[in-house]
Amino acid sequence: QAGDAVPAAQRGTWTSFVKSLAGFSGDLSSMTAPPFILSPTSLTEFPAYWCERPELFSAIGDAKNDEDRALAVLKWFISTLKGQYTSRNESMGSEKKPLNPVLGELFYGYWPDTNGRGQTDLLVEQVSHHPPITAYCIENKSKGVKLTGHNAQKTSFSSGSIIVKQIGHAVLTVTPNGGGAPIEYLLTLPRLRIDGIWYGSPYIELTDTTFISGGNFVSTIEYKGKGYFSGKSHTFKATVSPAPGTGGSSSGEHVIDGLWHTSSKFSSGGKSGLTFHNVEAPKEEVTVGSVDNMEDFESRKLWKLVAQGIRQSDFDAASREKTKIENDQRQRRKDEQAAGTKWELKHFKHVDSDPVYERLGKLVKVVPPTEDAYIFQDNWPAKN
Ligand code: CLR
Repeated sequence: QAGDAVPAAQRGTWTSFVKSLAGFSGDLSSMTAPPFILSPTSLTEFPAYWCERPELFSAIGDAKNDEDRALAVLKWFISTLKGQYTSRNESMGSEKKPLNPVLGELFYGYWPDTNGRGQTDLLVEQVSHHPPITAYCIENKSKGVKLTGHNAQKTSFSSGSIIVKQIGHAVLTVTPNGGGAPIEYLLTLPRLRIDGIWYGSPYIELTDTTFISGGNFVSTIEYKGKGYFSGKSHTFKATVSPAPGTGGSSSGEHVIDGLWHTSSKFSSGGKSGLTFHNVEAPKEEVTVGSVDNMEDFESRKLWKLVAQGIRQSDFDAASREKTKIENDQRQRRKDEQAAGTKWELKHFKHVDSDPVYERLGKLVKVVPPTEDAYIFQDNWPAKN
């Protein structure tokens, strides 16, 4: 029996949806799910989670040495996890199925300059539809801090949970204020386990290990959930140490323990006992221009009527509008094929291998040893 979270009228469709997940592997985004689990937000909006604490992002640019910078990068990274992985539960009651972006979908936004932190700009483009791949750039020019990356997911189903392997990586580039060569950090992405499926109230737990490698330091972050060593949900343990071969001393080593959705402490190293991160204060959502001034392919304009249908529980309207978008996409692909042309990306260029991933990934033995990437063409739209 499906749980109370599922509206009575949708229990049957939920049960068959969950059953169809068993043995499923691949791209979940294209599966039709019952209306109650649909989110009105497209996946192209998700990269904004990287910067909902803009002062932690800009603080990376103010760090005075390699060790401080490595800790600032880790603190910003850990502080994004609450928004990335628990915010839909807070805003919508459970994890939901986001809108599956169309090829070329765009999302622009910014966090304003206050208290001298400088403005941070966000640009997102859906660079592939089959499979869905989202590329983004987030930049605070005045502080010399820039994040670029791309994201895809491979999903499978195992003992009642959806397992999501994130494909892709992010690169953070810091250009210190006083000049000097840019410092690059490679960030790998956690594996997700989505539980609570049967009951119709999905939520995310993070598992396995991710790395931040660069700036003469290496951080290893281990994620554990309920029932593992601390017994609590959303537990992590991070080790920060000088990168192998840099001659850094063990005095630069830190271990941090805590819960990524609340707070953590240094548990060993020179700062033992001090607070490391705390995300209890409210976050700051990205500022987005008015839909009336948007181009047709900007996410909130493109999905406006679908999102409205979902929000107002008018699912017939939502599905009608979604079909229109899908038909338009099919027609575009047909026209391109007939004309022998291909859809041109607006802000990114695809490369088969990313030298930054290879160089920094080697230090932490990333698997696979090489990955493709989408290189930002540095063409911010004029209105930003
Ligand atoms: C996208 C990249 C972000 C972090 C992030 C958070 C939630 C993830 C999402 C990513 C990818 C899509 C996702 C979602 C949670 C649920 C959803 C895996 C990784 C799947 C496609 C929908 C599952 C449907 C059930 C809830 C029924 O930085």
